Amino acid sequence: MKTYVNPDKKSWAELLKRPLFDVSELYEKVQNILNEIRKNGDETLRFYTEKFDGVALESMVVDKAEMQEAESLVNNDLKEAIHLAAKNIETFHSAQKTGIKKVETIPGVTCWQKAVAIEKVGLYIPGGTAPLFSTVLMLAIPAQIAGCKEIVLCSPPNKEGKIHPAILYAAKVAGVTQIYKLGGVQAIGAMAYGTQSVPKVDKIFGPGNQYVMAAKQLVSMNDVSIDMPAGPSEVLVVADETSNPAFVASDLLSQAEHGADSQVVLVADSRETIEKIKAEVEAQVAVLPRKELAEKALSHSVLIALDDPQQRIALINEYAPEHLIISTKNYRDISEQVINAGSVFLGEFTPESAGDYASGTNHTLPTNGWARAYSGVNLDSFLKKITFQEITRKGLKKIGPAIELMAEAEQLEAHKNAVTLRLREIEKD
Ligand code: HSO
Ligand code: ZN
Repeated sequence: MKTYVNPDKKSWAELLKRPLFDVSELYEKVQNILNEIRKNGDETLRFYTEKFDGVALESMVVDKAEMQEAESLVNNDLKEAIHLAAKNIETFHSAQKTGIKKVETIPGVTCWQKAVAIEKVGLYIPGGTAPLFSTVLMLAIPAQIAGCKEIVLCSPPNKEGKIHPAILYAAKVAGVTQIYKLGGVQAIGAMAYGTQSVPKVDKIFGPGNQYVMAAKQLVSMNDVSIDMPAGPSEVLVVADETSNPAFVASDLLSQAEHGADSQVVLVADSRETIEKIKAEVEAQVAVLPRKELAEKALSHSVLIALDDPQQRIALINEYAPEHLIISTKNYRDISEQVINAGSVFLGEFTPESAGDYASGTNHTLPTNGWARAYSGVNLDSFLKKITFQEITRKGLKKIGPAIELMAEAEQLEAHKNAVTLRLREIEKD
């Protein structure tokens, strides 16, 4: 952890640089696998599942018996926790529904917008050391609220050919309609093109390693839409002399333990505040089971002291963190000036973990500075908005001449005619 005291604004970009996450080198390799999947479907999926996941599957479909087995393997306390989280996620995302508002832009010209669910969505849930079954809830619950007809989930099988039971249980709770034992590029290719077993979807969501990211980017060029560009997870915590150093340290570490490439930034009012928090981080990290990963992430983290409160806000907005925790006394004032962040956590009793699991907000958020332009996953991510309009004779009489003039100026005669012919008809009345 490197500490900087009042660094010059010009140096911020360099200090806040994210680890380079360039997947372009993988493109060729990933594209070749995608091409094979497009051509040979299930056969290719089987081949790569055996090669990369080390298991020869009879069927990649998760059946009822497996769902029941998974349900019996998840203990009741965890089930209850999943239900509590699911309920809050559902409450928060249901409140994002908007009604249809018909607008008469000028008498006789009525326009409106209707939100319609994307019919088929694909969710990718990585496997690995820490199976993030919470992500199943974060993606499938809004999909279900939106009204998506097919909610397809892919997750890699382990060596026994199984998906983690908590992932399957969360999928059941959240209304996933089909589950396939597929990981990495295979999963993305299968959902993008469709195979004998796996349906083609319209939009793919979910985190993944560099191969998954590259595959998502490649398939999104022609075949399917994707949620957002993704990179390693990150947090920026703002602290001052009133912050609880142990709380702040635990927040920094909860991000650091995600992976060696996680980004952790602390912005404080003084070197003293930083020193107190640093001591806590060192004490807490020593006893974490994922100590090694967290330490690696910390090794490229930065602790920045800035005397000037306005500079602290400017730095937050320049970094555009995926998660922003404001753990200071005046957190409300600061929060009002935030213009770039994925999700903001206010006050000392609002840890990021709450949003990661159970408060109700979504944890699929823009990383790598994308918060400047992207929102996190929300109900809208599963909808498209269709516009409608209905124009009366009176309405066309009002706007027709303007349309004719504009069409003529763009030298689009047929456009003009479409109005002129109708106006002539109206004149006969
Ligand atoms: N912080 C992660 C999400 C997560 N945390 C899942 C725990 N489980 C990315 O926003
Ligand atoms: Zn997390």
